[in-house]
Amino acid sequence: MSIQKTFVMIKPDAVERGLIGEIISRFERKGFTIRALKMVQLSRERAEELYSVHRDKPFFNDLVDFVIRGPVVAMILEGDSAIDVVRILIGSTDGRKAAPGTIRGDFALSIQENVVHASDSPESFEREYKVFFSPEEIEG
Ligand code: FUP
Repeated sequence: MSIQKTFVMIKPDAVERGLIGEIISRFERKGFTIRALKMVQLSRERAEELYSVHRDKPFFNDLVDFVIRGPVVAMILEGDSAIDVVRILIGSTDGRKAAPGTIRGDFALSIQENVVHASDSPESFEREYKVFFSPEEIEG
């Protein structure tokens, strides 16, 4: 048993489609505890920081435009092996290839508009949650 925190963001496409409750509910039903939660409109600057590892990729500008087109819901989840387990729950990056039963597999048909983001390593978590939360906003 290794209790860990991870960062999750519900993307603008999912907020627009009314999927916030469905997505949060999947994480809660799995057994994760919500340690922080907020809805925010990202600035271009903060979106570029969130996706800084992709700065040199051809899709970077489109990705930033997409993630700032409307509000997102950011959260910190805690539970056993949270980083790896949440990545399994969200499924492969490309919604067309993500397995049924995963969040992207059930709700996404695109590689860019793929509903949800989750940290892929402890290092990503440390960088990503700070784009959204200050220490006093995190419970526990
Ligand atoms: P993931 O960790 O599954 O979110 O995927 P990546 O870190 O590989 O990519 C980050 C985001 O870039 C994805 F959510 C979607 C976007 N992306 C594109 O828009 N086009 C691509 O060709 C690859 C990724």
